[in-house]
This record gives sequence, C-alpha cells and structure tokens, in this order.
Amino acid sequence: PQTIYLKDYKPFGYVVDDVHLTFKLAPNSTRVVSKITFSPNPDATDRQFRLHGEQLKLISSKINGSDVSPVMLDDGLLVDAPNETFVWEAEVEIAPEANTALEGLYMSNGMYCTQCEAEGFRKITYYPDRPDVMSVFTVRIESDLPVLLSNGNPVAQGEGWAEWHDPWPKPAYLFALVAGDLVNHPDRFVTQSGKDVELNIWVRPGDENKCAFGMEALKASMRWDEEVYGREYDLDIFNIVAVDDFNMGAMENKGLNIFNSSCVLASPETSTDANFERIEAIIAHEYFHNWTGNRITCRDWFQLCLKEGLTVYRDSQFTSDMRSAPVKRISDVIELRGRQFPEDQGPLSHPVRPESFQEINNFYTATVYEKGAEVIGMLKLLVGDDAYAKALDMYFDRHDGQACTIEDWLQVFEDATGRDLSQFKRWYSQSGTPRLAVSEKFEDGTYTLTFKQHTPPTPGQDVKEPQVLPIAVGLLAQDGTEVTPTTVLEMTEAEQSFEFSGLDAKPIPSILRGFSAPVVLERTTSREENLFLLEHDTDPFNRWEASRTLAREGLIAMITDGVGSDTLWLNALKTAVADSTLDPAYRALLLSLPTQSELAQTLFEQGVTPDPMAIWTATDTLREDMAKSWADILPALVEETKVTEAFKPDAEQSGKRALAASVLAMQTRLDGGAVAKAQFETADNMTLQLSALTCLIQADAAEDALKAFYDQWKDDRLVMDKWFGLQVGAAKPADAANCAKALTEHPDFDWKNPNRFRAVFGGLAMNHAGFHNADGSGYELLADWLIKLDAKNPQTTARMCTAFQTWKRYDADRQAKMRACLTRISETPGLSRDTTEMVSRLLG
Ligand code: BAL
Ligand code: ZN
Repeated sequence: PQTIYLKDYKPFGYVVDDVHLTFKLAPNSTRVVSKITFSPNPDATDRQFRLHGEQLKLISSKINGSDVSPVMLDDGLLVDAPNETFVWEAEVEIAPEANTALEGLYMSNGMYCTQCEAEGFRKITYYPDRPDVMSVFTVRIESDLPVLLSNGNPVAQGEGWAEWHDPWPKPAYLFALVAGDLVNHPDRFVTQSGKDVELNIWVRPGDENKCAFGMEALKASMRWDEEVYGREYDLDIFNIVAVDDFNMGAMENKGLNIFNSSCVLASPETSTDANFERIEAIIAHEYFHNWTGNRITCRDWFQLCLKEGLTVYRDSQFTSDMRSAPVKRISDVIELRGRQFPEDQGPLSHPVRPESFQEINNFYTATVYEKGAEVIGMLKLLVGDDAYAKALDMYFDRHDGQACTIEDWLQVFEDATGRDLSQFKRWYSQSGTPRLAVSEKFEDGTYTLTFKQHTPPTPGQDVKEPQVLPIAVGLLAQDGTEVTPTTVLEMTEAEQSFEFSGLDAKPIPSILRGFSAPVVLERTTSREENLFLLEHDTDPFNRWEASRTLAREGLIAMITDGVGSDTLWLNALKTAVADSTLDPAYRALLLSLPTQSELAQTLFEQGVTPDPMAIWTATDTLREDMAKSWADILPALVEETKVTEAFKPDAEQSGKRALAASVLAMQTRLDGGAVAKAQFETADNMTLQLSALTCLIQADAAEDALKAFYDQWKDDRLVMDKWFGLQVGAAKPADAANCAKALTEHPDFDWKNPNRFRAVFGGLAMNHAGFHNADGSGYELLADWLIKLDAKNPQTTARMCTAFQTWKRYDADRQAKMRACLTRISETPGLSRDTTEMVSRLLG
C-alpha cells in the first residue's frame, strides 16, 4: 500500500463552486448523477484534474456538456480539463446493499445511510474527496421510502422525491443521506438570537420511546455552546438518525448527524447509567463539531486532532458542567491510561498529529482524540481561562469557513497571548508518554522540587526533546492544612527545579493535581505519604490518585512478593468510602481497582514479565479481602445508596447506583449471590439488572438469570449486545475463549453487525487473563474472526487488531503465539489495506 506524507501536501488544482447530486435509490443499482462546477484554484500550481472514486461503475461523464473518456485509475479517474471554469457531469452506479464495509452509501435494516468520513464519499461518486475542497451542496433524493434526508435545509419535496440545500460550504466527508421508513421524535430550539430550529431524532418504528433523553441532551448541548463558547446553530433544522450498523459511535455530518443506535437510543429499562452518560456526551460531541470541525474543518487528515482533540475537550467540559467535574476528570484519566497510554507505549505509538499513514481510518485513535484533548487542556492551563476564551473567539472569527492546520490553531494562541508556542508544539509532533521523575529538598524554610522529564523512544522517533509540562502542585502541612494552594509550574527543560520559600516545616507535596499533564509520574512516594494524601488532599483528583497508587503498589507487592493485601490502605479507603459527605460517584471511583492490563504494564516497566493469571489472582484476592474486612459498613452503604424517587439518569442517582454496584459485588462475595439474585428479579432499570447479572456471573450462579435475561430481551438488539459482551467480559480466565466461541455459534451472533462483533470480541480482549490464557486459545479465536471479518468490514477489523498492541509485554511463549496470529492475519490473501497497515505496525 502507498504511504501518504504530511510533507507532501499540495492544494487541489481547482475549487468547487457548487455541487448538485441526484440519487435514484435502489438496493443494488443506485444511480448517482453529479453536476459540479470547478474553477481553477489560484493557490495551486498543479492543474491535474484527478477525481477520487472507488467501487463505482461509470455510466457517463461530460465536461461542459460534451462526453469525455477519462483515464481510469485504481482509486479514481484522470481527465483533461480546461484551465477555466467548467461543469463536470457524471453518472455512476453503486450497490448499497452489497456494501458491508459501511463506508459510503450502504443499507442497514432496509434503510439507506451514509458514512463519508474519512474517505467514503469517493464510494458514492467521483469527486476531489479531501477536506480542503469545500463546496455548497444541493441534493435530490428519489425513492419510494417515506423519509428522505440530507444536509442543510429542506427545499422541496413531492411523491417519491425530496430536495435539500446546504448553504454552508463543506468538505465531502460531511455529506450525508438517509432514506428509510423512519419515525421521528420532534422538538424545537430557539437560539440565543431568536432563530427557531426544528429538531428531530429519527428512528425505526418501535424505538420512538428511546429518544427523549437524547433530545434533552441535544438541547442542553445547543444552549451550552451558546453560553460557554458563544456558538449558535446555523440552519433551520437539525436531524439525528439512529442506525444499527455503524462502524463508529456517531458522525457529525452537517445538519444530519448519523448515530450508531447504541449512542443515541436510551430508556431506563434498556440502558445503564453509563449508557446515558455516554449518549449525552456523544450527542454533545457531534453537535459541538458543528463549529469545531464543520464551520472550521481540517486542511488534510493529518490535522484530524484539530477538530477531534478540541471537540473531545469541549464535550469533557460539557459533561463536567452537567455532572461532576472531579468525577469526569478521574473517569477521563482512567480512560486515557486504559486506552491511550498502552497505544503510546507500544508499536502503534504515533504523534497527536501523525506525519504519515496508509489508511487514515487507522488514525481515529485514543492518541488523536484523547491525548489531543489533553493537549488543549494543557494549553488552557498554561495561558489561563481568559486568554483561552480570547484565543477561541479569534479562532472562530479568523478561520470560519476555512480548512485549517495545527499551525493556524497555535497561531491564534500566540496572537492572543504573545507567547511563543514553538516548544509547546512538540505535543503535536512527538509521540510517546513522557515520564516525569521528582525529587525534593527542604532547607532553611525553602522547599525545592526538582523534576526530570524523559520520553522513551517510539517507532520512528529515537530521540525526544523536552516538552512543556504544566505541573499543578499544592503543598500541605503535616496537619492536613494547605500551605500553598494549587500553583501551575511551567516546566520546559529536561531538568528543572522550583522553589517554595517561607515555609515553617517540610511540606507534603501534592503533585500533578487534576492530572495537569498526560505523563507517567515516577515518584516513589512513601506509603505513609500516600495514606496522608488519601486522607487530606484538597485536590479530589490527587486524593483519588493516592488511593489508586496504593492499590497498584499493594497489588504489585502481592504479585511479586506474595504478600497479603495492604490492610493499612484498605482501612484508610474504608473510612473514605464510608464518609457520606463525599459524593457517592466519587466514592465508587475510589473503590475501583487498577485494571489488570495497567498492572501488567507496571510490572513490565519494572522489568518483571507480567503473568496474567497471577495478576487476576491478586486482584481477586484483594477484592475478597476487601469484602470481608468491610462487611460491617456494607449495610449502611446499602441504605445510603437506595434510590426511592423515580428513575433519573442524572449524576446524583447514577452516582448512588455506581456505589451500590460496588457494594453488591462485595455482598455477593459474602453471600454467594443471594442479594444479587433478588435484585436481578426485581430490578426495574437496566443499571440494577445488569449489575446484579454481573455479580451472579462472577459468583458462578448466573445460569437461570442469563436465560431469563435472554428471554426478556431477545428482541432488543442493544440489550442483547450487553448479554453477549458481559458473558465473555466477566468469564473466568480459563473459560473466556470457550465462552466467546460458544457465543459465536449462537443464532443471534450477527457478526456483520459491528456492535455485536465488538460485544463478543471487545469483551474477550477486555478480559485480560482470559484473552491472555496461556494456551493461546483467545489469540487464535480472535485471529480467526478478524480474518473472517476483514473480507466484509476492514475498518472494524483493523480497529480490533489493537487487542494485540501490548503483545511485547508478555513472556516468550505468549509473544510467539501472538506473533504467529498476527503473521497469519498478515498472510491472508486479499487482506484489506486497513488491516495490512495495522498488522505490519504491530509486528514492527
Ligand atoms: N468524526 C468522526 C466521529 C466523531 O469523532 O465525532
Ligand atoms: Zn469527533
């Protein structure tokens, strides 16, 4: 496959003045007629007229009304074109029903829908399918289906057709079309300037009762973007459509967001609190793209983080405002460490702004998204809230309607603040997770913290330069009072010291408050100091972090030295968890243990080959000890977390249920599942039902409940995904691969549906000791199915290859088994470009 480089960027030779598309929909023979006006691009020197196109049957093509005979290429066509304004017309035929890759125009349960980001539009018609080519689109859809939607505003409609016009110039990746037998959940929103906007969530008949929450989230997002960023909606109508077969979570097409149904449909009976929170965040994320992504888009796909990092940052701010800021921050860091750190510390490591790719779909990663958002958080911390707001206003004013780069983004911050951000820019170009070592000194009332930063080499980057690190620090006195409130130290050197003078006694530092930079803090804080911080830190993140560190260190000692659970920590944590003045959601997070994968990484970094079974056993033992030694506080926690009001998926109730789920897990260890069984049988919402089922599975007492759950929900695809995923995810290590295998033989295992495939195989990959079972059965099963799926859906296959990204951590036998599986995948005849690139990077 060809490699594309950022350094080779050249503008397209023509600008597109307007685009007219007519779709004559038919499952196997859709005709797409395009009429596009091109003019020479004054900013380009190369006037080659080459259009992208893949899997298209060209019926006819004309320039200025005369037939032309293009040179047909693998990925498009080339034709002689005038060096002046001209009209290109083409008719192509495509087969949406045969499109199992779910890119371009495809069918899902009898409904037509599109996914064009990143390069799907070229599977719809011939076009310069690149984000810097922006144009105004008019779309006519001809079909007997009752609901016909596209971007922008509706212009006209009649029996069997509808026309849409989008006045905002956009790149082709934001194009969308939907046609189906759909019903809507309607609403309205009046913008801050008084514009009345029609809102709809479109779903398949039967799902109407699952739209209300998403609609409220949409309206809250629209209001929030006005209030916090001054951004108003800009069309007469905003449509969201739920689709069952979708590769990603959702897509921000202009005025017509298309959602994986799992990311929009919600009801108390079928959705967990976590589902509700995620839906709220994704609706916000896609809506926020209207300004950060659509009105200002990316010049090329290397700049993906320009819209994704910023939009993730914005949706995190939104969730913090709607719910609890500390809980959101901790959850984001758990996610970052769980997904981004392993990526950045292994063979798939790449910069937030990559410099080359073979298949851009492989770069919709935790690094681009989540680390990209962290970079914006650091920038805001360094320049301050007011300067951030000023820079954002400048960004919207200066670049509205443009396709931009990270250079444009940083320039507005330089202009707004007068700062030189050239060193900060390394966050976009340098891959890998920086490691930050700390030492301290106290002398004559002056406390000195000395930091050393170091980033290990990553693929293609052997040498690293120092990065700008905002290190938020607070100092506490021995009695727990704060002697120095949070101060942001700006580290720019490889080694740098910071002094705090005028202190009476040596303070206890609280370093990297709020996780102010995405680094690994290498500080051997004593157990006493972490216990002190768990009790006293005024920064909720670092209070949680102290406990997490103690949990990790305790577990590592159990694994490597065979010691028992750290009872001092268990007692301190018990006191915090029993403290009813603390938010239950926060206490639930305090209770969560480091993941087994995180422990494997820690051991690996300490030079110890991780044994997945030993990690599983230590974690299980610790949970057992926790349940036994906390038995006396469980009844009070049960009482405290009871919800008596009607179900609401808000922060307060969901926090209580999260804590209650942890309590139930402990009770189950003590009673074998009696309380869980009762809860399962009486639960009137999915959160309670599923937490009970999880406990029963872990107690080996779930046979009846699993059957009852199936009988109750077999007709609900989204709930059945949970049924599939949970069984594999919660299976005992020795059973996980067999469980996954058995589920692939279940009549409801619709493997071509990405949600169902991910339920089973995502569940397997997340079951650390199960996936890494010594016999290699987990690896083999996943490899078999990735090979099978690749022929149908390369994008989802390639993404799921990341299950193997940590393979070099493990022992020689496991490594050999994983390498053999990756090699087997790579040698599959006809393997997609997506999977070929992923596997070759993984094999390094
Ligand atoms: N742009 C792809 C989906 C998302 O990040 O919103
Ligand atoms: Zn996005």
